[in-house]
Amino acid sequence: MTEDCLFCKIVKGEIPSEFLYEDDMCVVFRDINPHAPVHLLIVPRQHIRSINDLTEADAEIVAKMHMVARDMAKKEGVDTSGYKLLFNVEKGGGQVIFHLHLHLLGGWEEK
Ligand code: DGP
Repeated sequence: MTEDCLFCKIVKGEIPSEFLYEDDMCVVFRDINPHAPVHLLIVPRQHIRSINDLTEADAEIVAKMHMVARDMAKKEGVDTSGYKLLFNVEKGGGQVIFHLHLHLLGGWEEK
């Protein structure tokens, strides 16, 4: 836990947010600045700065985040139309919140 980490505060309920899903490893909430009709963030409870900081001990968390993303895509009705899963990594990769999170983007009109 990093005291000034926004996502740590959200995960701990110190900043009220609507969780679409939560378990002992991660929570899911909508991105405040959506880049797609459906834009969710899958966020581990544990503070990990970025993909660069993962260790072997985090493998279960990362696997779980992807399974939750798959389930949330189905729940949001974008599983068959398709969606993107994305990690921004560090400043050059577009990361602005330095607490690991997986973006789920989808819901565009099918062409
Ligand atoms: P990234 O660039 O990968 O670090 O994405 C951070 C995302 O977090 C960005 O798309 C906006 C979102 N975000 C930032 N602050 C908040 C917040 O307070 N609440 C919610 N729901 N999302 C936030």
